[in-house]
Amino acid sequence: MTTRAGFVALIGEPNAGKSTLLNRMVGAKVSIVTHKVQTTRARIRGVAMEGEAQIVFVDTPGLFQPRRRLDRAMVAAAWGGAADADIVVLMVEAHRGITEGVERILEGLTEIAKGRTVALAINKIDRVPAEKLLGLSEALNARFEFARTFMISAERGHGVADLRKWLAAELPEGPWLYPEDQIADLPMRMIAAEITREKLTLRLHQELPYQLTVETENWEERKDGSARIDQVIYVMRDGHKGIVLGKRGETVKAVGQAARAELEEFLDRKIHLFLQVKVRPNWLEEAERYSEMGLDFKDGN
Ligand SMILES: Nc1nc2c(ncn2[C@@H]2O[C@H](COP(=O)(O)OP(=O)(O)OP(=O)(O)O)[C@@H](O)[C@H]2O)c(=O)[nH]1
Ligand SMILES: [Mg+2]
Repeated sequence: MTTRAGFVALIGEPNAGKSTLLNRMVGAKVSIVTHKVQTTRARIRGVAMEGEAQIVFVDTPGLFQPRRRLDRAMVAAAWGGAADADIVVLMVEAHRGITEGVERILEGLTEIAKGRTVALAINKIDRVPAEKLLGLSEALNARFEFARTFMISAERGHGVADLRKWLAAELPEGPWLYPEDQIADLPMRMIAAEITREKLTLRLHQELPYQLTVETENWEERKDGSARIDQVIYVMRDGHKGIVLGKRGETVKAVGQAARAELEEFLDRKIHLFLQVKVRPNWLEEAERYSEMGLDFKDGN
């Protein structure tokens, strides 16, 4: 039996649907998804099996024009993910087409594409009439030599099986990189922190989701099979702390309940989740925050 294995990096603008596609490929939610841009902050690996092939999908932060240190570290992580992969899949939103951001990514791709297979996935095809897709595909293929173009809906699943089959066949021959039943390569404490950050991002408005980070400080296994998880939400200002807490602590309570419910489903056991909000004006400049997120602090320079 010939096995195949390798890395497939999903890149694209923020909100393109990279994390949605990774989760669908893996068949479980390992990367958080929101309707807001810049949800994913680090590289997240999810493992999918297709016949005798093991496809390690690498979800990356969206590519955009970075301003802050954190933004720069995120964008560096995304390009790094592409540069390390056997195959790169560029995701473009069907209804937005070739934006300035997509143009810039295409320029960057030319650099890293040397000797690498690059495929195009036009995502969210459920949002546009079919006749618009051909024109977009042609325009994109005129700008870059994609090995293949797929029309998909990561959310609804259209075209995803075809993409997975094609990727499996393109991967190099070799032994599997992970045990067959492993679906993610991310410490559980980090997944737990991400789930809480997702719930915060869904509930908080404007800039606030971009000015906080969540860390799992303690994870205690209990005799009854449950676990106690303590997390800290770092914010930058007293005012932010007030907003995260909400009136009589209602906001953080709702976030905690939603996060706990999802954690219990994911881990299939009882979880006691304790959230604490701390003001840390400078967390965006602290190396330790970056390592907790799985980012390289130096990349943010
Ligand atoms: N209509 C539609 N919406 C989609 C599709 N795929 C993803 N979405 C939605 O697009 C939004 C962004 O999805 P994500 O998967 O978080 O996008 P991302 O590329 O990972 O975004 P960042 O992590 O911010 O870079 C979410 O609201 C998804 O539900 C799709 O095929 N069709
Ligand atoms: Mg994402």
